[in-house]
Amino acid sequence: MLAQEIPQVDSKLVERLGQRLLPWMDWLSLEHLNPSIYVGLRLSSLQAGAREAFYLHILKLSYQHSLLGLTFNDDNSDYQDKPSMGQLALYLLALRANCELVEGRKGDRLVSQLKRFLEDEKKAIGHNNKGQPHTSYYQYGLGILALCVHQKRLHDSVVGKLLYAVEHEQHLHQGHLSVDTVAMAGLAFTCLEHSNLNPNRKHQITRAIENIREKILKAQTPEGYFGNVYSTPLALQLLMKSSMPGVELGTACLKARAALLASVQDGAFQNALMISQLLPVLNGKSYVDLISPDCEAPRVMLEPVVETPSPPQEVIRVVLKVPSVSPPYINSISVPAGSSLEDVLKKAQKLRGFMYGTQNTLSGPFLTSVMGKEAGEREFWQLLRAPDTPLLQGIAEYTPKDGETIELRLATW
Ligand code: B12
Repeated sequence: MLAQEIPQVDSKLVERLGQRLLPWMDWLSLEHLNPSIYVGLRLSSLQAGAREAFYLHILKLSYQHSLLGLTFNDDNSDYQDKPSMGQLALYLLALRANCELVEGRKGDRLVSQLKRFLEDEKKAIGHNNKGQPHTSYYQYGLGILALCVHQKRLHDSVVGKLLYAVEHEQHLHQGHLSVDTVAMAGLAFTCLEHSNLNPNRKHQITRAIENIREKILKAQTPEGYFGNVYSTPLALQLLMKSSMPGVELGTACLKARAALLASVQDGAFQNALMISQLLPVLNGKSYVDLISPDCEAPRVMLEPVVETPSPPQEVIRVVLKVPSVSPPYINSISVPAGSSLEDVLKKAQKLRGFMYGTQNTLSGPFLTSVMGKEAGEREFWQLLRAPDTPLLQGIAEYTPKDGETIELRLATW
């Protein structure tokens, strides 16, 4: 491949992305701590100096105290939940991104907890593989990856469940594994392959990586994305590290990279979690590099930017529709242009007749209930642009256009 064929990443563009993470690093409430941001930054070409070190320090305090049952959170009413399997996995990735290996009594307990989480999920999937993990195969893959980069061995049967899911994708209940999910599984398998932690499964692992690579290539859109714009960073993290590049793969990756850079330029990456999955790619790195991270690599210091307030905007109208409740809700809501969908929901609630609830996640506010109706097991409130286009962003980032109709639909997954 000729060097001049590879689209150059504009360093200013990367810096602007990094700058969007800085406010998050100052947001130290337990509910908003996000180990993914730390991982993304450490695998990028950027650094946040003392801020970054302090952020890891707070991450450690918070995760260790809530996971190891210490009393740090007792008086903190907005954060009673323990981190989930995936969050614990991301925390272990964050430690590794700082070139630390989990060890000692505390470290062993964290590792045991993650192993226990995976064992429970293995049980939920069941002997016949007919069940579903309580969380998701995405988190299952993340858990395996995190233990792998710390060189912690898992039972073959735990790895076997993910291998089965990838091999028999079409037989699974919902039939559909997203590109994000298979890419995460691929990153976990690539780590296992490099580290040779499950030698009995060696051949199956190599075959699964090959299989995943094919699935992702097949999912490439005419624009060049693997799946959609937001699954492309993880897909590229995996494909870039391919041991057998080949011409087809090289061309597909170049196309994906070009599409991704164009969408970055268009401002598609506003979400901190998404930026944290993208920054490593723009630095030629992937989560698998956490097997032996380079903590001495020079990185450019980020400087915070002062946001200038935007001038008052014209007013637009957005139709908000909830057909899956009775009586169905529909109303036209006026908001300033550039408002997020969350602003529309807030306004609708203020006008009365509409109600909603959210839960904070690493991706931002997740819509959990609408008109008092909570999404149940394996259900979620799907966001769509009428008539039938699922949104690719959450309520905090999506900005509806004038005259658009947004539907909130109770869907299963
Ligand atoms: C699994 C998954 C889901 C599951 C979550 C259920 C579950 N129990 O796991 C379901 C199917 C419900 C789901 C729904 C949606 N998802 Co989703 N999801 C994922 C996926 C594959 C993994 C998330 C995860 O487990 N992370 C790891 C854990 C440790 O982090 P966590 O914060 O604790 O995880 C929670 C949140 O991620 C939350 N969640 C899942 N998706 C989304 C999306 C948004 C915007 C928010 C705020 C939260 C959220 O559910 C997780 C479990 O509780 C990611 C892929 C990725 N690259 O990150 C996409 C992803 C985050 N989802 C995405 C989208 C767009 C959505 C929807 C908005 C789609 C829609 N049109 O309705 C909805 C959310 C609507 C709402 N109610 O707010 C995009 C976000 C892109 C962006 N710009 O930020 C991603 C990146 C997929 C993609 N490539 O398009 N999702």
